[in-house]
Amino acid sequence: MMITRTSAVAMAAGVALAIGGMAPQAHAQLLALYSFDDASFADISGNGYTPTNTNVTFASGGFEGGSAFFNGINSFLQIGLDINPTALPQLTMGCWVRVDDDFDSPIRQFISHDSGGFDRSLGIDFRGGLTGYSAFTGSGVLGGAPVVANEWAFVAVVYDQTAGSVTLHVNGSSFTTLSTAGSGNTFVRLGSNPAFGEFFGGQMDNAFFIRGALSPTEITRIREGGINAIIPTPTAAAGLAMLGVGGLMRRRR
Ligand SMILES: [Ca+2]
Ligand SMILES: [Ca+2]
Repeated sequence: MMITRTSAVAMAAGVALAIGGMAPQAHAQLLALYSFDDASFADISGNGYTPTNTNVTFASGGFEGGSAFFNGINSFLQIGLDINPTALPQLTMGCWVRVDDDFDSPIRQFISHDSGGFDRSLGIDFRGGLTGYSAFTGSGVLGGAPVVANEWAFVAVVYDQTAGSVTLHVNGSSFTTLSTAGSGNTFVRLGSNPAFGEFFGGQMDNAFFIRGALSPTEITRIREGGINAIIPTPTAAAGLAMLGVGGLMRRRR
């Protein structure tokens, strides 16, 4: 294939654009993803983290497509994914939630592997200074923004044990504290705290677990792009190979 100087420059620019446009950081990796678009509640990441379902039902309406409905009393999905800091020093996890307006307890969990001691958890709490979307820090609760019932909200937390930080994202806002997490269960639940119940009532969509500490820019991409911004784009690498720029990229290192 003949490459003129002009086209090579254009392609190099294209490569830079393609790299800049990729969702995950180089070290980031999708671990599990639940679109809840059918009643199987399957992990669509390809990694096979099929949940065990206890009383969670399928709702045909969701943030995108279908969603999972949690009854706020005794429902949860349990996943055999170890999110301990020893297994995943850097972890980003989140989902979209639509909280029922009848939540009577101010402590509810969307995602949690807590065994006591404020292990990695994302939910609703009052101990972070307000009754709102919150995250456990390893030693307490990081408060975020007030809950708005019956409206879809994007919530995510970035646990970075290496940096010693916890960052909570709620819609377009973020809240950070310096803290490291302790050890919890080697499984994780959606819709409940394994140690304390704290059952979530409402709908959940697009629950995700990503290895790595996503940057605010990457979080924004997911919040604005939805499920399509979470699913890896293997076609990008394949596309570059087809264009014959793989060698160009290697030579540029
Ligand atoms: Ca969905
Ligand atoms: Ca613990």
